[in-house]
Amino acid sequence: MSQQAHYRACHLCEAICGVEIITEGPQIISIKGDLKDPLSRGHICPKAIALQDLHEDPDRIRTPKKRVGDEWQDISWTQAFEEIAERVAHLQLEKGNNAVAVYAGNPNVHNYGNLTHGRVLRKALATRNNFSATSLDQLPHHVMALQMFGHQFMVPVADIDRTQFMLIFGANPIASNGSMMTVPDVKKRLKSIQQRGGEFVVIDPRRSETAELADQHAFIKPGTDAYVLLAMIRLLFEEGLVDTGNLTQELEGLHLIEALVAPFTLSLAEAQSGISEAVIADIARRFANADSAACYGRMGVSVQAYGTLCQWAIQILNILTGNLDAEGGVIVPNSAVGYVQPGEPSPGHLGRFHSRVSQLPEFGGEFPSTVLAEEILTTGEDQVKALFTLAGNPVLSAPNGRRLDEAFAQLDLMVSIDIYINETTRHADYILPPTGPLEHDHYDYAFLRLAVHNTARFNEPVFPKPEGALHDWEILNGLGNAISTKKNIRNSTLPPPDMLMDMALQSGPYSKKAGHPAELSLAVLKANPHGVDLGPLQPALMSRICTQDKKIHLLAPLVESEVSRLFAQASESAVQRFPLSLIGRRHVRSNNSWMHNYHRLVKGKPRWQCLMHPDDLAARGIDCGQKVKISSRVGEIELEVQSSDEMMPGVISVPHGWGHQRKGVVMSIASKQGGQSVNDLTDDEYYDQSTGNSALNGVPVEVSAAV
Ligand SMILES: Nc1nc2c(c(=O)[nH]1)N[C@H]1C(S)=C(S)[C@@H](COP(=O)(O)OP(=O)(O)OC[C@H]3O[C@@H](n4cnc5c(=O)[nH]c(N)nc54)[C@H](O)[C@@H]3O)O[C@H]1N2
Ligand SMILES: Nc1nc2c(c(=O)[nH]1)N[C@H]1C(S)=C(S)[C@@H](COP(=O)(O)OP(=O)(O)OC[C@H]3O[C@@H](n4cnc5c(=O)[nH]c(N)nc54)[C@H](O)[C@@H]3O)O[C@H]1N2
Ligand code: SF4
Ligand SMILES: [Mo]
Repeated sequence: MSQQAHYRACHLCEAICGVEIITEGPQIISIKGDLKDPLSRGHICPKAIALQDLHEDPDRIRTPKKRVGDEWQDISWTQAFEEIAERVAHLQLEKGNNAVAVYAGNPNVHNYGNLTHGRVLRKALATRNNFSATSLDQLPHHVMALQMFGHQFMVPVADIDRTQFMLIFGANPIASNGSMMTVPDVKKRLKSIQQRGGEFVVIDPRRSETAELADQHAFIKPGTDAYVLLAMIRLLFEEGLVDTGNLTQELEGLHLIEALVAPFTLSLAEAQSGISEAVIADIARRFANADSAACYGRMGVSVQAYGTLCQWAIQILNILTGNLDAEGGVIVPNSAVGYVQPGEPSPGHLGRFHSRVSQLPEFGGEFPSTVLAEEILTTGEDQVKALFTLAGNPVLSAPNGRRLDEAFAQLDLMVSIDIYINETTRHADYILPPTGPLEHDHYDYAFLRLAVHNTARFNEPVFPKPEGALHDWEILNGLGNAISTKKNIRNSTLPPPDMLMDMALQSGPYSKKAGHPAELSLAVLKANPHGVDLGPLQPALMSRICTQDKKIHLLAPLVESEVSRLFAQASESAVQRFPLSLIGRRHVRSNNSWMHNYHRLVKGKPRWQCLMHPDDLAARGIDCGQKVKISSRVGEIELEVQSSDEMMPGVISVPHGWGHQRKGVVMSIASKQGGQSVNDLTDDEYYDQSTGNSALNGVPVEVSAAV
């Protein structure tokens, strides 16, 4: 049999690295970086190699399953769609449409057919109870983009390849490979800043892999970034460092910002954050005086109690120093598909309606995932009785996982579109498994929109679709159609996602129609399997801005109340029962909750331990390597602790996504791993008050020796 080379993007994380996969018949011979990919330039991380394990994993389910008692039975697609549709139609007729909920997990954004076809199922279900990983993650970025620029996807990205100063709050791209910033080969890109005479600074409660490389690292007490950011903004006004450059005429509300931040002095910031006044002031001055500068913040500042305020303040810092929409600053990418401009669908909306029990606001038609359990467990009209999970594992990913376990166990119906029987799907009545990633085509619709350099690339499948298998989008079409038919409502299925992308490419900014020389279409992308280089980020915000008055709205509506809440909190005394602060951690060989069943990734030393500063261990009489009990308001877990001066005193770190020993999980390698789910500690009542985004970082906890 002859060998064949295939070129595609690794879809496992946001870096979307180009890979070269050599196959011989049904066998994978090798997986390497694609040197000709214009964005990733040959870079890959160890997870790409595990694409082979994922493809070959005997635990990956390949046929639809129905739970009968404690047994899983194989059933046909037709039977699955028919039975599910019957039960949904019956339930919704009796209890109303909102009795059914949907949770869409992270891999949906890594699989374009889920993005294009999710709406077929949603339309059939017609429920208000939509949830997703967005509210465990990047919701603050979308809310701020909507309020400041008029569209939830108008998210500026750091121009890392040209900046002279990068200020990073709460992100660890060396481990995560970047987020809300598609940045493959990030280590080289960060080092290049230094090589061209620039610098980068990291603010993080842990001396992370990224902080280790930085020119400067400052430890910060979790959840206090907003004090530091507001003090930096205040200093810009006080020292006459505000220079809004070309955007001056386009800013609405600039005069109000100075008064708003007036109470946030450097001394308040020092007292709250633990970073000295001098260090905060010095970083702010260097940022303002740099030839170009980009401030970027991720999980550490998004998924905490002031996530939305932090994302606002980060943009304000960029704007006040003339770095929004400027080379080397932050720029909204020009993607070939989903190019944000007036008229681009789904601009977003916040708080049009509220969740039933806790009255948290919807965003873009979704409620915060933190209220999913209570919507199932609280009786009354519109109580959730059935759940669809689409590529999501909320039991391990959302706060208070034990409560979700309890909630899922009492559902009348649960359907999971998923490839594993894991902590979440073990509760399902039906599991519908799609093809694996190498068996379907792909266009990186979500992440090419956030890339630090404009490119476009289409991937053909590496292997043909196995007989009898369905792609995610075909399952969504099939289920949506079956449910609509039973409910007697109109719901048209959609054509294949590649056709939809072709239409989008041919009406996008690089199309023949737009007069662009690249003349992009699906055929052009197929003829260029390494991807097409569309050039560096291009400042053009004002020609694309989506606000009605075409201005940038500096004083986003929810900011004033958040600023007051932050100021009031400064005088509250700390909770003594849980004096430590818990944060998360990512490792390059792990990915969220589902990549622990691959020997190539889990081999070597364990990566799930709790890290804690030696002084905090000594104060509690605990030794390194000992098993400890970590407790929070909602629960406790037992875990091995490692002494680490990477940690700021008073802060402990535990990665999420571990703890695969729950009964019924069918992942032979993962369930033999140690570790516990940190989300058995995170608190579903601890969230960003303005949006309901979970606060998974900065959770109050205490640690004691396990007995
Ligand atoms: N404490 C704490 N918790 C966190 C975080 C944190 O930093 N700390 N991070 C949060 C973040 S940022 C996120 S995005 C969430 C992620 O949490 P989730 O949204 O739960 O996503 P994953 O953990 O990636 O789970 C993916 C699920 O999809 C399945 N799957 C994988 N590929 C496919 C596919 O192609 N099709 C289908 N149908 N299924 C597939 C897997 O088997 C698995 O069940 O976790 C959040 N939880
Ligand atoms: N290898 C790997 N890569 C991944 C993932 C993975 O699980 N593994 N997950 C993917 C997903 S879904 C996402 S969303 C991205 C996330 O990408 P990142 O946000 O880059 O990843 P994290 O490692 O969560 O980085 C958060 C950093 O914030 C710090 N931090 C915690 N609390 C605070 C705080 O209050 N203030 C400040 N300033 N810092 C704080 C943490 O110590 C950590 O270094 O990664 C993606 N890539
Ligand atoms: S960084 Fe690793 S996991 Fe992420 S896309 Fe690249 S190869 Fe895949
Ligand atoms: Mo995420």
